[in-house]
Amino acid sequence: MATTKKNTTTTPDDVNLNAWAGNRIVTLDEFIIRSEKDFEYATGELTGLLRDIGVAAKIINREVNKAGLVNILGVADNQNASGEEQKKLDVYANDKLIECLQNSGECCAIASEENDDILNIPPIGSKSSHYVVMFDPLDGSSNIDVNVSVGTIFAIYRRKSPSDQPANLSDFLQSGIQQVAAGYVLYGTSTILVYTTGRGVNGFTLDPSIGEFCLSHRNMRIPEHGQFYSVNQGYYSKFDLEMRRYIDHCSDQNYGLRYIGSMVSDIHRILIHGGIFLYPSTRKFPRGKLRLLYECNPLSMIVEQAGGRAINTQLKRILELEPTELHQRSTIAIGSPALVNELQAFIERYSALPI
Ligand code: AHM
Ligand code: MG
Repeated sequence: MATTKKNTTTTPDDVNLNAWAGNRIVTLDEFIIRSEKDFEYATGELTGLLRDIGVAAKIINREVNKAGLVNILGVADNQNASGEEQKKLDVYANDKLIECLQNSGECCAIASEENDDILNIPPIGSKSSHYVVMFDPLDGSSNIDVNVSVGTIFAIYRRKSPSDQPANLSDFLQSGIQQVAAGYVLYGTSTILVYTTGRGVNGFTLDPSIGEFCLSHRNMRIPEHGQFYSVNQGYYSKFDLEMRRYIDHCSDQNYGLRYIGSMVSDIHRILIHGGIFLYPSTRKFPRGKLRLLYECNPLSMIVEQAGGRAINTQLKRILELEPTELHQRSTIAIGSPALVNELQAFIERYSALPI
């Protein structure tokens, strides 16, 4: 079995971070503001956006934590005790993110996995915003009923269209390499927010006693190898030959199988312990199931920034795919670089399709 070698690159930002943060508690807000000072031309918009997302995450976290209490608090049939319509948690999370982003006016438009179309945000006063935000408000929401971790995923891009006009689809159909920032929030045994602005990856764990995300995972680096693979093996017979061969190889190598069915949770484990996550084509989803803009791109940016790799099963780098539709799906293989390289060799060897 291959050993898990830690990927230990130290970035210049990391050196700076250690110098000013030392061993004291650093909150997400403080970290975001401090990081802005490193960008010569920063306007504060991106800082504001990240803070908005942090606030929405805390509110969503509160509701996710209460999910198990819904039935004993007398809420049934989609109505709460006051007779108001009770929202499903994924709808709630979607509304809360939109509300938080709308209120500050730091972004000009939003696209969500929960909405068919883009949503333009009216400017506040004379302020014109240069950013658009895309998100999956509650990824893996089918896990909520059974008390299993779920997550929020987000991506921020600079708009392409002129800032004195409403945003349009071209602002969203950008390849993943154009992302200015990307991140996720995992509502797990503890709640953690992980994000990157293209200068490394840092994680902030929510301390519920003070209601603050605190820097807990500095300069996250994915192990070069890993001993876990993550795939819905129930679909084994529906996978193409090269994928079946690779899964057999993982089993032969005694890699452990871990699959939560909540991509954020699976990717978080891989980011920390190493491994590979696969969602290839199936008969039901010939182009893959996961959404390029809301799931694959942001998580690929995080994993690449941490030293990992993310490709589709045609061996194209996820971040270089040119999207043509808002809700486009993609196949994905993502994780420790050595394991993604290993999968690539299987695809090159066994695929019936020209690569
Ligand atoms: P969702 O955004 O509707 O929750 O779907 C995405 C989720 C991912 O989190 C997870 O990796 C995948 O769907 C699981 O799909 P499957 O049940 O087919 O394995
Ligand atoms: Mg999702």
